[in-house]
Amino acid sequence: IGCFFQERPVLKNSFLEDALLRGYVSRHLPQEAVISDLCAFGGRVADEIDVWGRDCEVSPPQLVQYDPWGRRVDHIHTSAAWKRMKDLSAQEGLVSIGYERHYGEWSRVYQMSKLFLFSPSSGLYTCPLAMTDGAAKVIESLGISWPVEKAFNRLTTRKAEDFWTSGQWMTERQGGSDVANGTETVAVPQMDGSYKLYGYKWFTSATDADMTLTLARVQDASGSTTSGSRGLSLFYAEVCRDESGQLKGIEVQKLKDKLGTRQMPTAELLLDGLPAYRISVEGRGVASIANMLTITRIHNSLSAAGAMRRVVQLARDYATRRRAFGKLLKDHPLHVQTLARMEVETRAAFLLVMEVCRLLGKEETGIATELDTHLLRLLTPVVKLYTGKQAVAVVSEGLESFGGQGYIEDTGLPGLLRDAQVLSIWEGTTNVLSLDVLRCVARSAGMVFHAYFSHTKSLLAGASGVCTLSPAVQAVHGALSKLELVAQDAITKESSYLDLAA
Ligand code: MFK
Ligand code: FAD
Repeated sequence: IGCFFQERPVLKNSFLEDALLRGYVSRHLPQEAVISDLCAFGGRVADEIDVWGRDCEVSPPQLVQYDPWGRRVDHIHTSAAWKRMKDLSAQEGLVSIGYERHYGEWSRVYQMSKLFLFSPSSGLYTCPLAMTDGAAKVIESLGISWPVEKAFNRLTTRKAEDFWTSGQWMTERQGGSDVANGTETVAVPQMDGSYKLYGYKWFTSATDADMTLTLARVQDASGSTTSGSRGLSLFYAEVCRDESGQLKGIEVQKLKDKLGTRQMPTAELLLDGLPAYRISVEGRGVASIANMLTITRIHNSLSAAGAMRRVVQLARDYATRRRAFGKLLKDHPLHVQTLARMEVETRAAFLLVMEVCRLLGKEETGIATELDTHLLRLLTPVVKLYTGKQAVAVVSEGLESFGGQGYIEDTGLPGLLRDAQVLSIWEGTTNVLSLDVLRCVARSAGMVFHAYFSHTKSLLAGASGVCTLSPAVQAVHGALSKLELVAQDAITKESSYLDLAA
């Protein structure tokens, strides 16, 4: 068997190891409490949580549909590690920090920095957390009152025993992108003002959630519904059981067999009289759930940057332990160049995501300028679509830097690649998000472009104030100025953009 055994890459405290994250937080949020919390959490992720994340992967959820006597039970059994992730998420404030707002406009940056450390070790628990955060945001924006006040408090609590997670049930068989035309679920009004939902939800992730937000078409007295986007309303439903232990109004048809994200259940659900409350104005379902999409898309981008950061961290560590051709990998210039390229991608992704989080924080604390609001709207789909693709490329390159070991399942590395692949699919595919960019350009009559170019121009002008612009930067600046003319043209000739969008 020989006597050589390769040392494994070691996961260290991801906060202490990440100079960019530390620098970013120290510059914007220099409070001692924040820095020491992130430092302690980075240590906890490496020493304790990472093993749980691995347990979630090796003990995936299982569905038991019937009890031994043939009664329908629809139990989704999850691992002990998955359950621990839920308690930890509440206690560490992974959602609540964003709503406590102890750090004003920087609260989102604090919350997302913590999630950035957590994400690659979370066993995909970041998925329910993203939807939970998104649901809280929708409720907050629609008004925290009955029947969702209790839910809001539970979604944003730090008490593990009270903490709820939320689902986001949008996709049906006919349409995941085209929800407006693909949704068949109907909402039948009840005498007490509530509704019962009937339909089939084709993808529902983290289906062990306590509640959900979902879309359906309200039936009128004659049993008809309105088609298209204007027929969709937004509903709140609790996932609970009746006295006999059966799920109220839901049958779990199956758990999906997925390429990745195996740590968490993704189910097909038959809604068969699910009790629900309408929380949007009738026909404003898509517009009302858009706040959830904004939040989950930002979480998605953060997970993408987090996956890149993790693989680079491990690859760098491995380069100090693995020898080839008589020297450590870190002493091979070509290998270092590969690592450096991955590092640059990771840093760029991190900074772009954090910029969006910064804008979100400003918007939520009421200090965003009009320009900030336009930028947030524009950059959210851009950062999601870009980092989703980037994560697959960087994580794939990262696996290669471990040679054959990057392909071996129980190193934990292949899971990173499998889980990265979903980031460009769910929460809006790349093409659909590209169209969303076009939508926001058109709806704002080009103002988002204007915001973007004035922001970029002021950054470049700032740069030119302190140093001589390189020819490359000057070329970009020149190109942007020309594009700005196009953007301004779009603002003055609004109709041309609307035509383009149509
Ligand atoms: C680890 C990280 C975790 C992530 C968690 C993942 C777990 C969950 C996984 C999921 O995948 S959940 C399902 C996600 N589904 C999607 O993302 C759907 C993708 N499809 C789209 O985004 C379509 O563009 C959309 C469904 C929104 C199109 O709908 P419509 O009704 O055809 O769009 P329309 O008519 O243009 O817009 C209706 C209204 O919504 C308009 O408002 P107004 O009526 O007031 O003008 C739009 O402006 C508004 N709207 C649409 N998209 C918006 C938006 N507003 C703000 N932001 C947006 N992105
Ligand atoms: P389609 O809409 O059929 O798209 C197929 C292809 O066509 C894509 O490449 C798309 O980019 C392209 N396309 C579509 N429209 C256009 C267009 N107008 N122009 C150009 N190209 C276009 N959904 C939920 O609601 N809740 C969940 O919890 C959830 N969890 C998920 C978990 C996993 C692991 C996965 C993989 C998916 C999950 N989804 C969930 C579903 C996901 O949001 C959808 O799969 C996604 O939005 C795409 O929808 P679709 O599958 O219907 O694909």
